[in-house]
Amino acid sequence: MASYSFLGVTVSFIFIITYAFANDTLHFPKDFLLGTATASYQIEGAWNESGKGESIWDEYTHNRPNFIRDHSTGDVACDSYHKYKEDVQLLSNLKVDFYRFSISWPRVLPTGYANVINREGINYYKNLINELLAKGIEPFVTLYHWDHPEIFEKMGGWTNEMMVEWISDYARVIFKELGPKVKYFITINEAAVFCDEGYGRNDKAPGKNLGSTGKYLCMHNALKAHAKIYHIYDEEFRKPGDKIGIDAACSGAIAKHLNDTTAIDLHFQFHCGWAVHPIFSKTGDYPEVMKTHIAENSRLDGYPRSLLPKFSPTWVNYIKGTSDFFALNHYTSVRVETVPREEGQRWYQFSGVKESLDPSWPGSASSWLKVVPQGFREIINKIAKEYDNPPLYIMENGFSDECCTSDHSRISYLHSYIKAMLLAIYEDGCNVKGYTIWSFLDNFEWLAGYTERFGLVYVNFTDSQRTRTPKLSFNWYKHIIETRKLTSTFDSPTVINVA
Ligand code: GBH
Repeated sequence: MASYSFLGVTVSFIFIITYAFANDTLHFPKDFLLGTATASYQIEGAWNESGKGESIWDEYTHNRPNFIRDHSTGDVACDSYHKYKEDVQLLSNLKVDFYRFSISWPRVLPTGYANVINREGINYYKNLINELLAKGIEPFVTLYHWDHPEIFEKMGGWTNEMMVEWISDYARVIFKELGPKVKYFITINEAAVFCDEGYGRNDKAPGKNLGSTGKYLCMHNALKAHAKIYHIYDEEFRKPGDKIGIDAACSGAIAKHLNDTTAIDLHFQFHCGWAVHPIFSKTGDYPEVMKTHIAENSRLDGYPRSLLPKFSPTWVNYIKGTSDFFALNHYTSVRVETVPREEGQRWYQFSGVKESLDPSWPGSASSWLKVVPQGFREIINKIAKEYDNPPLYIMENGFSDECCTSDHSRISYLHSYIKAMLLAIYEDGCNVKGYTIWSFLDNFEWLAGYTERFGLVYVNFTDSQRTRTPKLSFNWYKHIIETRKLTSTFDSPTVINVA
């Protein structure tokens, strides 16, 4: 991992760490980037304005309101389509280095196809980017954060291999129109999450509930799509210094029984490795353990072939190495243990590892999100070890509550997670280059509607103006960005004035 080889370096490292912790203060490395993030469907609103086409989330929220906890939609959300100038002013007050946001595909291409470009849609993003650059904030642009044109879903969405072509056409339009002013692109956000929750289950749009076959097929096409978009960028658009990569959600795993490293590895390979091994490993393709396990289980269940689709050697090579960095979204951890198959359990549903939550972990407003900072340090190390210490950008990390601007629990969560990340950098030598808080604004939290708030900025969703109020965490983070160091948990919000 890092260059510990010289005695002098080692000694000064130890000195810095000791000194830093003695003061409960840790400095961020030089050139480390700090930012915050959102996604188009969750904040923009204006769902049918200025020529925008229908997306799968429009379709889902309008036609299946009972699946959304508060029966809400993203029709208006934070109204950022109209309020982007105010948003950028707030980001400027926060002093972030970058702002990660995503593009709404049907806003730019209302028919889905690249035959019609909606100028108003493109101009919205051009204006947003210009506004950011004018304030010295780098745009970090996600092409796909779960929301594609509904027309494609009618043809099977991510289970149709044509998605690879359709999304590549869209990507080319974005690169041509916005590329000249953008240095950082993310192709696809958390394929494992929308493939599992949107195609395998009904926990996200499009809610297909197809089980393992659907989720594996979705990932297969998403990986091909990502690689194709990467190659297009590389061959036709890349400017010196540009970076483009894929984003993966990897939760942590804490062994329930001491030294059960098998459980940790199985959990990692099936959830995280599934989406990233084909890109970041030396060999490419899905993790070996996934391939053998799923092939064997499929056979035992009587399927004529593995439920996990196979990549041809050409595809393996085409996908391998297609990311300039590893974008990691991380929120929480699970407790894992190796288990035998339960009586009557279908083989294809058996991976050999069982997940649970440790009742002692502090919670949040989201049932799945527990506070386990050591899991963050461990997953960063695991990724560094598995994939030869790639440049890592933490592209989402955050905490949900149900209320208020006095968000002490959020500050406490963020403090502990940032500290864990800095330990992974300084003590373990991991190559983390940037960190992003999810989210800039309270927003439409998918099936939880507006009941779970992740923002640094409070948004009043019952006010037609969608008034924004910075929370304590906003000022706490601002202080961190200004000083480039992690101060002790609660001292800054009380001494720093509201922006
Ligand atoms: C991110 O995904 C998203 O990128 C972002 O849009 C979202 O707002 C943010 O998280 C907060 O949710 O235990 O069966 O209930 C995080 C990925 C989504 C993965 C929730 C785990 C819960 C599965 N996580 N999911 S379950």
